[in-house]
Amino acid sequence: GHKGGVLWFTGLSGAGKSTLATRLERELFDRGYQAYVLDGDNIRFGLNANLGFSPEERAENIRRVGEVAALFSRAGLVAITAFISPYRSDRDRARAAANERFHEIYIKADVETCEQRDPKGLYRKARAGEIKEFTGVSAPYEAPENPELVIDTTALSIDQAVAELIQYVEKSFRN
Ligand code: GGZ
Repeated sequence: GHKGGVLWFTGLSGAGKSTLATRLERELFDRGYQAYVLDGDNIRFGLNANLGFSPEERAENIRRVGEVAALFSRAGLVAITAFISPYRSDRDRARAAANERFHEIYIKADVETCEQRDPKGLYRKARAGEIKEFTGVSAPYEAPENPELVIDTTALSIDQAVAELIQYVEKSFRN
C-alpha cells in the first residue's frame, strides 16, 4: 500500500505544473496509487470561484487548497496540487495544515522560457497590460528555499520529469 500525502507543485504559469500533475496522476493510478489532482480547472471554477489574483485572494485560494489537500492526505490519498502559489508564507501555511505529509515540489522554469512557451497567450496579454498583477510580469514569485524536490522543466523532457516524480513518490509514499 501507500501513505497519504500532499505533493505541492509550485512554479510560474507555463512552467508545466498542470501537465506534470495530470501525467503523474495517471502514472500513479497505473501503479495502484489513489491520487487526485487539484488545480485551477477544478478549484478556481468551483470552490474558489469567488477569488481573483490580488495577494489577499491568492492567499485565500492557497489557504483553502491547503486545507482540502490536507483532508485528502488524511483520507489516504496522494493529493497533487498545481497552483502558482507565489508567496512563501502561503505555502508554509499549507505545509503546516498537512504536517509531515507535505512535499513541496518546485516546478522550475524561468520567466523567459515560460513567456516563450506562452501556451494560452497570457504573458502577451500581461505585457500589453490586459491582465494586471500577472505573476512573473507584474506580480512577484517567491521561489522555494528548501523544496523537497526540484524539477527543472527547461532541462528535462516531460517523460524525464514524470520519471523523476514517480521515483520520488515510490521512495516517499510506499509502505
Ligand atoms: C497569474 C493568472 C492570472 C494572474 C489568470 N497571475 O497558465 P494558467 O493561467 O492556466 O495558470 C494561471 C492560473 C493561476 O492560478 P493559481 O490558482 O495557480 O494562482 S495562485 O496560486 O497565485 O492563486 C493562469 C491564470 O490562472 N491567471 N490571471 N494575474 N496567473
